[in-house]
Amino acid sequence: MLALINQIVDKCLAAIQEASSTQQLADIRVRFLGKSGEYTSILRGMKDVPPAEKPQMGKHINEGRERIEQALAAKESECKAAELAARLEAESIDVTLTKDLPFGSTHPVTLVLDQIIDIFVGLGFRAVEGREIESDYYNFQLMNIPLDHPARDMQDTFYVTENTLLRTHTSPMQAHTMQEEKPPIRIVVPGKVYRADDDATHSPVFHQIEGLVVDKGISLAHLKGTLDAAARALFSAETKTRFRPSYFPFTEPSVEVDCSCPLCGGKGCRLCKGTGWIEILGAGVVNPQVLINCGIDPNEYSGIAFGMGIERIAMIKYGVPDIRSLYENDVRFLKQYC
Ligand code: 2NL
Repeated sequence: MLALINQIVDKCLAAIQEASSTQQLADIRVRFLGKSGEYTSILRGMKDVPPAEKPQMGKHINEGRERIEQALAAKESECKAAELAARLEAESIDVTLTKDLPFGSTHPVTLVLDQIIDIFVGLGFRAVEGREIESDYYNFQLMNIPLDHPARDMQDTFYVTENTLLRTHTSPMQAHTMQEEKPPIRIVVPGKVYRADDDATHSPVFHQIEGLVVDKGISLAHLKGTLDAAARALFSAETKTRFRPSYFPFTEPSVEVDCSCPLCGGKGCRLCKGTGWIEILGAGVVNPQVLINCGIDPNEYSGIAFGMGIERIAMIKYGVPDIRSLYENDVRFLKQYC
């Protein structure tokens, strides 16, 4: 029986030596050590071994199994490493192979947004971003938007719950900033805003950038100077601005700001509908009630604020008549602007 054991062990070790894959090794394991494997079946012979020789024989069987296990383990790790190396080689990606692939480009909305941020950063503003889901409190109440204001209607605003909504402007972030920081505050807040509007010039999601300055002695004159400089940087050095009276609940006085038509220079054309002027943003002196709501004393400080739609600016700058073409992801359209 001893001879038989040695013979099977040798046969098994030889098979292991010749194996070249983990699959072959798994098969060898079953063939020799499985339930009805060649080596396992030796155990059945134990019943014929005289009791005195049984401990010796058992020891020999275990030692043989041990040698097989060790050989299997060693060969298994060898095969595993070789198989991994082969797989890595087969699946490797040639990162130099990009020369014939089309490159992406910056989206015109991102392009214009980045440009506007740069202009205001150059004027001493800091850019901050806020969350897109806000409470009714921050989006409307702090901004002095009355309960009966149409923007509050379910038709005009996307509500998440009764008291939370997709922000309709980036103003809630200015409110957070006023609550957390002491003046002087000089920030622009770029980001996505949401309104239930959908036609050639309105999208339910659009990008806005709002600006806020709060300090001692801030007036409408600062607003005029700042926005005039920004318009010239954005369109051309020849661009003029004009301020028309308007109304927003969060500013008093409020203005709408037009610039001389960047397409015709003010002579009148299709883009400015013959008027020579084009509306670019809304702005005003921060309503003292908004300062009070956000924990700032209006006797000590005053502020100016403005808000503009980025898609609208991009449409003016690039002469795009339909806002939806900005979102259709037609590369033939998009790559004209990068
Ligand atoms: C528009 C007009 C505007 C503001 C936004 C603002 C923010 C604070 C206080 C006061 Cl925290 N005002 N923002 C002011 C005037 C106009 O946006 O037509 N946006 C697209």
